[in-house]
Amino acid sequence: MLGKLLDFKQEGNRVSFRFEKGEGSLTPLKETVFRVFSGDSTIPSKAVEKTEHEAGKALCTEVCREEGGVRVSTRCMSALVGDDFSVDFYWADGSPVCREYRGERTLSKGLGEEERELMAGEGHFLAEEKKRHKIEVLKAIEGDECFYGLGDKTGFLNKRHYAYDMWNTDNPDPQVDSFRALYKSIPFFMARTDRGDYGIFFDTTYKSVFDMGKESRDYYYFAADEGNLDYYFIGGDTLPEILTEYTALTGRAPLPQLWTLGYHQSRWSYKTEEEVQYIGNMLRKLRVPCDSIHLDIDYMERYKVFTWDKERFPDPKRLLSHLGEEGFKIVTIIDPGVKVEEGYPLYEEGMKKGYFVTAPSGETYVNAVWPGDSVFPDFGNPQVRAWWARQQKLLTSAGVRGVWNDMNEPATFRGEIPGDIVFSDEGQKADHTRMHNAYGHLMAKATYEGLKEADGRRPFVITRACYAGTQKYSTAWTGDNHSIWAHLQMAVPQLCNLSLSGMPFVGTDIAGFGSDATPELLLRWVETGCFSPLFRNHCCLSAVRQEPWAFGKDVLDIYRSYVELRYTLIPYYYDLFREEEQTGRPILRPLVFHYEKDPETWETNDQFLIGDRLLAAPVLQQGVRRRVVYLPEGTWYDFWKGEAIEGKRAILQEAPLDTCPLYVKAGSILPRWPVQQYVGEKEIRELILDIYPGEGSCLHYRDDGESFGYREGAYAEYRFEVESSGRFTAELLHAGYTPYESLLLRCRGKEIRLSLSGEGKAEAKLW
Ligand code: MIG
Repeated sequence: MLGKLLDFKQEGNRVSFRFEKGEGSLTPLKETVFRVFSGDSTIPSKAVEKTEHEAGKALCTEVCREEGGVRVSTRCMSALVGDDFSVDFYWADGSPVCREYRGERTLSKGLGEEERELMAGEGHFLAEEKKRHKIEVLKAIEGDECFYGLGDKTGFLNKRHYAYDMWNTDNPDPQVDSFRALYKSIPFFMARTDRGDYGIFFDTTYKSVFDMGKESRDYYYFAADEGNLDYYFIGGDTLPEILTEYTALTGRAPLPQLWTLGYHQSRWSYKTEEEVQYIGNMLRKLRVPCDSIHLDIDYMERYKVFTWDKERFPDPKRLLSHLGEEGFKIVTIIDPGVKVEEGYPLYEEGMKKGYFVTAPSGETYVNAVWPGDSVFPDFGNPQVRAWWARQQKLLTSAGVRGVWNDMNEPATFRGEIPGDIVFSDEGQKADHTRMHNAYGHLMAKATYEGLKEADGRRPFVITRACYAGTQKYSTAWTGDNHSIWAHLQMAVPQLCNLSLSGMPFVGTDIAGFGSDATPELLLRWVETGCFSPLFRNHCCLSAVRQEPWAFGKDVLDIYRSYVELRYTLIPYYYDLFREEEQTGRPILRPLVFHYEKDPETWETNDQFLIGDRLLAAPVLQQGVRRRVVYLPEGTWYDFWKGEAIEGKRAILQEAPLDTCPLYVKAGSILPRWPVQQYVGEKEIRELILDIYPGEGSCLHYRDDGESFGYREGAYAEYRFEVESSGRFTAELLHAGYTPYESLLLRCRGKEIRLSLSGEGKAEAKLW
């Protein structure tokens, strides 16, 4: 690519290199974080805005020439830069963690023209031709590497031996392992190896390819045909450490409003005021706790965004305020496509100001989405984002509490938007090729800013398309899955990999979007989905009903019990979000996240951790009533029966239809609340602490659940600890918000009620 390395120059932390055919730089941002760059530095990063890494500390301990290149050392690591801008990364003791692959790519010839034609004729899948890319980084596979992350890709947890494209794609076919792309492009992965762990973030919004050892057993590669060579290398001892650095770079999901952690009921569509009210009434009558009802595209007047259909929703404000009294918060969908229609103010204003993307000739570009002919806001232009942000007021003024951004890949009905359609990129002229993968991200950003401005509370945004860093603005769901068992199975690794890609607030459509749910699938899905941070039942226009009551009383009773379980765990989820905002550790974690020394955890696709204290092992197959569960090292307690089980082994667990096997780590303290029909229904003066014998401690966090006041100290924070002797201690560390009046400790059938002293302390003997 760049040819021979000629010379180098150090300026502060940045070391620049001159090659025969170009230039590049390597910059340590921290002792274990390096940026490798070559190209046009004026292209703004969409993912990296402001980072904790900007501190101007001198990081290079040594920069010197040696055989094979120039070595840039920090206290913890070194990078050896060689010809063609190869970079090898080493630990401080000189042992390698990730080295360039120096051989040639194996570009074996594919099928002949004639064979391809024959196969295509019958509609067979044709593997992509192996071709060279303008930017190509090949790294050696040197052992038992497992690869995790890469966003929302299909398949299993470990991405080794698979190849993917980063190109936001809306394909409504049932997603299978061979899909190369879905709605989100998060070009980040982590490698667990026996040489130590590392992460690589290839910061490009252009279409990129990640071949994780499919083409060859000896190397993996990431590549693109346009844009910059711009990647970050993060070394570390553990996956959590790497994720902390990756999220320091691309940002973290801000603490959400508490109610968003409740249950959400949705369907395409609750089409009229009466129907929405009916859904609300049913939920309350049948006592299925619920915080939110979502309105899909039919609330709008002929799919025109930022309008209400006057016949079906004559008085949204009244409806929403009535539903609000019953504890329901309304979330409305907004698509990016703006209907072409004279007299439609949004269209007219956008046209007048030149806010829509255009053809190279300058004419506004038109494609079709739900409203028919539509035009597309140019979200890469900050003025367009500010304009879009202001539109949210139409919704918030009616009482809408969250906005769901769909179709923002962007998806279009008359073929994909051509690559040369003109978009802006923060004041620069760019094209669709560059802005496609960032489109949903920038729309979510505009929505977030608008809600923040209009509502003042922590914005609740859901998006389908994402780029790296979207977590700062939005939650995400995994789009149009189907009501098939394979998709329930896929949900676990998919949500885990999104979590490992820096997107913690995620969920799937419970019971599946397309196709028809069955009673058993609905139950097993809620038994799994009640643990996902975003907890929403949603389905397609054409699918059978799948509300909790759709399959009769027995199903409803089990369904309700899992929604109730979730509500009792909301304080635990909230603590995990607090931890996530501070450390980047996600809510859902694959077992390997905490037990990576144990090879049994490397490829666990059907179990997951919630924080570090709970382990769920849901049933993911029809007709199955018992399953094998692998418990990592330590002692675990059966959540339902309380019995202690020694880990580091597999057990056979009974799991009748009403049971999701669930385990708690010894020494855990689980903060819980009583069941409520919605967050805030009850005034909670007492915190329940379920304590599982062993040694452990945790922080517990509480605030108003809504505002940004916590950033100015308006929160209460406790530290709880349990010792192996049975001594329990509580301490109020920060008293910026009303503390609980009492704590109710529950341990092995024993209950102890405690109040904190004037100094904010308490203790008890549990066993
Ligand atoms: O092409 O708004 O993924 O959740 O219900 C379908 C209708 C458009 C796709 C979303 C889905 C939503 C549906 N939308």
